[in-house]
Amino acid sequence: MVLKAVCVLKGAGETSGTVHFEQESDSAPVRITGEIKGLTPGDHGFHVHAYGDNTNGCISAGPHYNPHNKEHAGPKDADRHVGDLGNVTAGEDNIAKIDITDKIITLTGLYSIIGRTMVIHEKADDLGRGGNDESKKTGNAGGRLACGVIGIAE
Ligand SMILES: [Cu+2]
Ligand SMILES: [Zn+2]
Repeated sequence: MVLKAVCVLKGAGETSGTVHFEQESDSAPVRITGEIKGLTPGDHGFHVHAYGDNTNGCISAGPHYNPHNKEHAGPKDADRHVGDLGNVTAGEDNIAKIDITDKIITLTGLYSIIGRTMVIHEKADDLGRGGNDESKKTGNAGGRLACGVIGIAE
């Protein structure tokens, strides 16, 4: 059975977007596609955060989703937060086109990301290589421009 999820990102400013998730089976990688607009050109940190709570805006989503108590890292690192999807890159048109395949996140089971929050950040994620404490927690990606809860899609 193919699992599908969707997330509509909104924020206080101009940034908004839609992200689709698709997983062919329980153990298959997840393909993440979509578009986020209203971004400055360049890299922006893109993560799954722990809670599907946007009561006080994107800040209520809490830290990066990290059920295995790891340090922050990049999407290709063996040890990383489950939510660490790295960066998306906006062009001169202020739009980031997303097409990521990830083997760590899942739409099913105990560590499913459904019901949690996707966040797009102000700055680039240094993937844990920034040389300071914050780099190992957040990647120094700065403020939260927009976010949305990941929900089950048709
Ligand atoms: Cu984040
Ligand atoms: Zn992280």
